[in-house]
Amino acid sequence: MIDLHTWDTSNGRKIAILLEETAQPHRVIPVDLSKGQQHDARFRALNPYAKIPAIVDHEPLHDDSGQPLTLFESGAIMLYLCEKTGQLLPAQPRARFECLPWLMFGLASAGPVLAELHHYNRHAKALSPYGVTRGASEADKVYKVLDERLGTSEYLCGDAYSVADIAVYPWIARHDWQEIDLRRYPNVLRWYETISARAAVQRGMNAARIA
Ligand SMILES: N[C@@H](CCC(=O)N[C@@H](CS)C(=O)NCC(=O)O)C(=O)O
Repeated sequence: MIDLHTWDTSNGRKIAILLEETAQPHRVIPVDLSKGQQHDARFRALNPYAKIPAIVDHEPLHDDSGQPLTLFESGAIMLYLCEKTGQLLPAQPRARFECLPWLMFGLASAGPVLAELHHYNRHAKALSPYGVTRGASEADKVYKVLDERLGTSEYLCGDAYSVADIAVYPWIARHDWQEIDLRRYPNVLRWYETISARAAVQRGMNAARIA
């Protein structure tokens, strides 16, 4: 059993989707960010950075210590779940390293760029015109890269749906917060609609809401 400490945000949804896709037994433990629960000592014992998501795996991979394994940082959690389940990340080294740049693009580029734009658009529009303009132009670069890739490839890592798609999808699902019209990026729109139709994705997207 895996405990997922999370809230209804893009970083949290990535892990909820991956748990659903890999059919890992788990329970969702809400950390209400609007009440500041990420700063509670109980949660900070799981993640010293005080941000969701974090997991506690009570039956960890390759571990005979008998101790639960705690993980924070969504990227580390995603790699762990792929390794534990043997799913959604190619095992063959060349295919794996062709896929990892797209996973890292989702974790280190698309996510942070779009998260910043959420903040500027929703909380600082009047205060920071520079932030809004810069955020929108960086977001456009992210969408253009995705659109180009998805124009030649069905999914981010090629023919197969993978963890890289899961790392990016929840950010694209908030295109309205980014004031992005997906019709400007038709390949992203096609990919977005395909992934939105997956039952595991729908469950993961709503996991913290129904917890
Ligand atoms: N690099 C971290 C980022 C996590 C993150 O930014 N989480 C946000 C929600 S999406 C959060 O907990 N924010 C609360 C806060 O900053 O106080 C990861 O990938 O896990």
